[in-house]
Amino acid sequence: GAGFDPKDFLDIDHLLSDEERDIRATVRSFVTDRVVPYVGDWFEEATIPRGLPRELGGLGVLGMHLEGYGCAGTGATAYGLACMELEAADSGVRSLVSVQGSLAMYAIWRWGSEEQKERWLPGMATGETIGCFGLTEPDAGSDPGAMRTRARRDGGDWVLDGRKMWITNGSIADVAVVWAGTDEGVRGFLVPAGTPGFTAPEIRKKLSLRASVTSELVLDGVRLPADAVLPEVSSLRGPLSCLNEARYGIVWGAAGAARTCLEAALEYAGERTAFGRPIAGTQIQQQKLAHMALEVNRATLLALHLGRLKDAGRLRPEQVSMGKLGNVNAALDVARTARQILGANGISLEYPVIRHMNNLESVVTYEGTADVHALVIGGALTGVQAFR
Ligand code: TGC
Ligand code: FAD
Repeated sequence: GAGFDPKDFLDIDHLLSDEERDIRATVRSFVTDRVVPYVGDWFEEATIPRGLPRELGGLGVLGMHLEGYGCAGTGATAYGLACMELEAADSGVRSLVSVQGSLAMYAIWRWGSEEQKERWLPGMATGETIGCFGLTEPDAGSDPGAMRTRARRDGGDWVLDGRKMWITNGSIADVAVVWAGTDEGVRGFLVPAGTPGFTAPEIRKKLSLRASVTSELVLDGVRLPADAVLPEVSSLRGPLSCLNEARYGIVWGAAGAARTCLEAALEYAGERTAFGRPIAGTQIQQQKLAHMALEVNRATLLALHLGRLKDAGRLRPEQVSMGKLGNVNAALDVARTARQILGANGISLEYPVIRHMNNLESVVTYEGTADVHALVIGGALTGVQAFR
């Protein structure tokens, strides 16, 4: 009969379909071969291989939950499981996939014209074409409504001026989805790399998410044709709808990062001897490991619950906020505890733990800070909006 598996403590696997388990196994095997052995070096060198997007495209995870245009069209839970396995390897790799599929591709898929979808999505699904998503600015992060980037009509053209900051994939993108204020409200623009007046310098000196490209976008009189604007939305609802998708992936991803930290701590505690016995045999370390396992299992169950709601078309943004807040905070807690269990080795890139711990400092800030999500939940609970 089926024995008890401490690695799946709550027997969550039996809640998944065969197809979902297959997709998870495929992504897990990919990251085991192509990411895990190398990602410590990528992190140290602050680089990702140029070929990685195409490999991820070949794996089928780019725009995986979208229908048509070369996308796999899987369910939301399957997409979440893929995010979990990717982020179990590294948050930067999951970020690449989130930004490509849930932000850039989703923006075009949801708010673009038929011509825009046909022009961009198939190449983005294979990873031949890389996208980025420019919402945040140097002086407007949590409050994107305060953005200063402007687009004005000039005859049949649009002209964009402004600056975006902290943009994942910016310097490697072939197309930037740039959100700008217009006389008609906030609108999205597709800005191909190489357009005169558009540059994307890379941001250096990051101590988090180093296996991920982060950039500034500079828009200096960037002239675009009329068909560069996403026609179907002209309010903050446009970019915020994309964030719902990416945040949903992070709910799963954070549980994956936490799982890796738990596994590393368990293995280490079993092997490390102090005072003549394995530290795994001490009460204080067992209490920590039990707490970490509880958090990982609870985070995974929450992710799965939100996945089922999303598959049923019932997932609300406030629920995504609860998942993002809870799971990223839990993952940070697990990562910090694991780091201590590893002692001095906990600060080395020879182990995955400090890399995850540092990455999660970005994850807790981007896609809505923990404070922003607490305020979204607080607003829904009390009926009183506390942002402004
Ligand atoms: P508010 O006045 O409430 O709403 C403005 C318009 O937006 C609509 N809306 C939403 N639509 C869809 N989904 C949501 N979650 C939505 N929330 C609001 C709303 O209905 C309204 O529509 P309309 O048509 O009536 O105009 O907006 P607000 O300015 O008060 O802001 C609310 C707040 C603070 C929650 C929002 O601004 C917010 O989420 N701020 C955080 C910004 C953020 O998360 N930025 C992330 C940038 S991208 C990124 O970090 C990528 S990281 C890389 C990776 O993912 O790996
Ligand atoms: P601020 O909004 O200035 O917040 C500063 C502090 O104030 C935070 O602690 C915040 O919680 C708090 N705060 C803000 N408002 C309130 C309030 N009303 N009440 C109480 N406290 C408040 N953005 C993109 O558009 N595209 C990307 O691809 C992208 N990738 C990123 C990659 C990385 C590695 C990082 C670190 C960021 C990325 N971002 C991206 C930007 C990210 O979304 C923003 O950093 C985030 O939204 C927070 O904005 P901010 O940094 O301007 O902080």
